Amino acid sequence: EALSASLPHNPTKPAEYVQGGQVTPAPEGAHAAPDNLDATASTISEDNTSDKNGSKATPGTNPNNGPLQRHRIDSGGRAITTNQGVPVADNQHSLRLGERGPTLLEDFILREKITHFDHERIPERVVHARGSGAHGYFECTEDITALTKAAPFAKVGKRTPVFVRFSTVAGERGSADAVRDVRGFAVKFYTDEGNWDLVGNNIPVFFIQDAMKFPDVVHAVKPEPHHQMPQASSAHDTFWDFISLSPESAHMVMWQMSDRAIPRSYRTMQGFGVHTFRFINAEGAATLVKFHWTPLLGTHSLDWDEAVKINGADPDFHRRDLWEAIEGGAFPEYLLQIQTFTEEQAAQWSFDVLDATKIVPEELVPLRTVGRMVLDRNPDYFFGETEQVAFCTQHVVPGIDFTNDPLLQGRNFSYLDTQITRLGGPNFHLIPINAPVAEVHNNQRDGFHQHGIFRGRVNYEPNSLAGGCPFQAGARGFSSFAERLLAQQATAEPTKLRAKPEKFADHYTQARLFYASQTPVEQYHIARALRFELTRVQTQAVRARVVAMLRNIDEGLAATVARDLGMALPEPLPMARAPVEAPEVAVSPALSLAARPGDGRILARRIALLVGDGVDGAALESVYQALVQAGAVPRYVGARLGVVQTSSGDALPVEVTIEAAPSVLFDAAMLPPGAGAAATMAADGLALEFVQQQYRHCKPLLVPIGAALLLEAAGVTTLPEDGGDPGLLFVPDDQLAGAGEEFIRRIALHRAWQRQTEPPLV
Ligand code: HDE
Repeated sequence: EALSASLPHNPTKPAEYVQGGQVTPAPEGAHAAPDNLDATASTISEDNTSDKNGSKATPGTNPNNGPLQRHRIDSGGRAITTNQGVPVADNQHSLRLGERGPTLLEDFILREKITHFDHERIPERVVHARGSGAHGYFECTEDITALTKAAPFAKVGKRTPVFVRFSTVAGERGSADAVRDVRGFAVKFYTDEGNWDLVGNNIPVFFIQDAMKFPDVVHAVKPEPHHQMPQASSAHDTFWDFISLSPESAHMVMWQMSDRAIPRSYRTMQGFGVHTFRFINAEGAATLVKFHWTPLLGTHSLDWDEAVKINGADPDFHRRDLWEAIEGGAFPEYLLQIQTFTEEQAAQWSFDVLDATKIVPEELVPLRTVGRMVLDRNPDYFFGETEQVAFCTQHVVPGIDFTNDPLLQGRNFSYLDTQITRLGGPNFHLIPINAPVAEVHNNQRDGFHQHGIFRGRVNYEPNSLAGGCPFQAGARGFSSFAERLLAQQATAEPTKLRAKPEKFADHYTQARLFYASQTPVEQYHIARALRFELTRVQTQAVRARVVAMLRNIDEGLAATVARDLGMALPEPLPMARAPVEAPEVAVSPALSLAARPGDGRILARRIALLVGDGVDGAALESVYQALVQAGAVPRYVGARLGVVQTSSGDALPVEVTIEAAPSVLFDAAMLPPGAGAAATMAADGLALEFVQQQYRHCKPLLVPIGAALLLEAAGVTTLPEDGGDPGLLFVPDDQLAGAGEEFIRRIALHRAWQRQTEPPLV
C-alpha cells in the first residue's frame, strides 16, 4: 500500500519495486487494467466475431478477410491517377517538344511512373526465397487448456485466422518448384493475443545443431560464389564438402535424399515445428511440445526423373497446384498434432530434445490431434501478401515459449533482423499481411514507413501525463517461463562457454533409425539420390568422405553408392560418439511416407484422358464425370486443339495438347477407348512418350483392352512377374462406363512403385 502510494507515476512498472537490489513482487492490484477497460476484451472472440475486423465470421469463413479488406484496392470503373491522386489524361505518351522533339523534364507523370518502376524490387529472402502462400483458419478440436493458455486453443471450435507460406530453401525467387530440397511450412496465426508464427519445415530435423553454423550451411548449398551455379540444387561440391565435414548433418541428409524432398504437392506433405517448444498453462506450469502438421490427403512424392522433367514442363508446379486446388474448392487441410512430454521424461532419453538433428519417435511419444487447419483462400496480390509476409520464430503468444535449443535461440535473433533489410525498416509489422488482428499499443515510434498517427504527447513509459497508458499487461501479458537452469546442471554451476551437451555428439543413431524405417523402394530412392548428387560432385575426396559417412549409417547403402560411383569403399568416418546400442526405438514405421496414405480422396489430382478420332465418347464421358465427382481434374488430352470425332459421330472437345501438357503434369491417365485412336497414337512419338512416362513414373493407367496395343508400342511388353501392379487397370472396352470408381481407387494409391526397375523398362 505504502509503496504504491509513494509511486504515483506508474504503479505498473515492476522495476520500480526493486528494493535492496532484489525485485520484490508488485503490490496487489498494481498490474490490473484501469477500471474503465475490460481486461478480458479480445479482438476476436471464441465465437469468431470481432469488433476490430468486423467480419462476424461464420464457421467456414476466414475472419482475416476483415482487416485486409480495408487495404484492398479495386480499380474497376476508376480513372488512372498519379500517386497523388491527380487524374492522368494520357498514360501512353510522354511530354515532348513537338512529335519528334526531346522529352521534357517537366513531365512529372512520366518521372513518377518510371521512378516507381525503378524501385519495384525488394531483396529476396536470403533463404526460402521462392514460396507460395494461402489464407485459411485454424480450428481447435481438442481441449488442451490444461497444457497451454495459448489463444488458438482457448476453446474447442475456436477459429483463428492463419496465413501459410510454403517454400523451397535454396533456389532463388524465380527458380523451379520441383527441385530436391527441404520445404518451408510457415504458419502465421493471427490470434487475439498477438501473432504466433510457427515457422517450420516439411522435414522434422535440421542440418546443424547450432545457429553459429547456419551461414555456413547456407553458403555451401547456394550456388557457388565464383560462377553462381548450380541453381536450386544441392548436387555440387561445396554442399557435400560441408556435409561430409559436418557429421551432425547425417540424419537430415537421409531425409533430404529421401522422397520427402520432392513432394507431389504442398497439400501432400507434413510440416514440423522441428524444435522442442514449451506450452505454458494458466497456472504457469510448463510442458515440452513438438508440433506436427499432417495432411488429410496423405504424404505423397514425385519420382526423381519425373521431378526433373516437371521443372521444364511447369516450373510453377507446386504453386499452381496449391492455387488451383483452392480456386477449385479442394481446400488443403492438415491436422495439428502434438507430442508432449516433461523435462524429466526427456532427461531419460538417449537423445537430447534440445538437439534439432533429433526427432522424438512417435512410437516413444504418440501424436495427439488437437486441431485442424484449412487453407480456403488464395491471396489477392502475390507481392503484398506472399512476398511481404514476415515470419519470425520469436513471434510467440502467452502459452507458447521457447526452449534452449541453440538453433532456435539463433533463429529468434535472425528473423526479425532479416526483415529490417528485406522490408526496409523496423515498421514491417504495419504491412497489412503482417499486422496483428490484436490491437498494437506501445511507444515504438517513427522509423521508415511509419503509418500510424499517434495522438497525444506521451511516447514514453512510465508516464503520468497519459494516465500511465499504455500500461503493462502484467499477469495478462507474455512472461517468460521461469526455467530453473541450475537444476539441469547437477554437477556444476553453468559457466560461459562455447560447447554442446554430450548427447549432441551422437550423429548416427537416428540417421540409422530413419534409413531402417523406410520401405525398400524408399531405400532405393535414397541410394539413387545419393548416386545422382555425388555423381555431380567433382572432387573425389568429397565423394569418398560422404560414402565414409554413409558407412556409419548403413553398410548396404554405403556399398551400393560406392559401387554406383565406381569407387572402392573407404574407411568409415571416425565417430565422435558411438551410436546408442539399444535406442528407445530402432524401427519407426511412422517415418515412411507409406505410413500416411491419406483418406482415399483424390482432390485436385490431374488425370489425362487421351483422345483421338474414333474414341468411345460415352465411355470417356462416364469416367470423366466420375473423376469430377471425386474432386479430381480430368482433361481430354489430344494431339491438337479442336475436336475429335467419337465412334458415334459426336464431336468431343480436346482441352489440352500433349505438347502443352506432357505426361509429367498428370497423376494418372486413361488410354483412348477405341483401337483406331490407339493405333493412331502408337504412330505418334509424343503420344508414345506420354504413355512411356506414365508407366515409368509408376502412375495409375486405365487401359481399355482395345488400347493395350498402345501400351505395347510404348515398350511395356513385360509386366511385373507376380502381376502385382495395382497401377494397371485393364478393362474390357464394353465395361468402361463403370470403370471410374475402380480407377479412382487406383489413383488414390498414388504410385505403383513395384514397376520400378533399374534400368527402367521403358
Ligand atoms: Fe529459417 N530463416 N533459419 N529455418 N526459415 C529464414 O527468414 C534461419 C531454420 C524457415 O516463408 C529467413 O524471413 C537461421 C529451421 C522457413 O517467409 C532467415 C536458422 C527451420 C523460412 C532464417 C534457420 C527454418 C525461413 C530468411 C538456423 C525449420 C521461410 C528470410 C539457426 C524449423 C519463411 C526470412 C517464409 C526463413 C534464418 C533454420 C524454417 C534468414 C539463422 C531449423 C520456413 O531469417
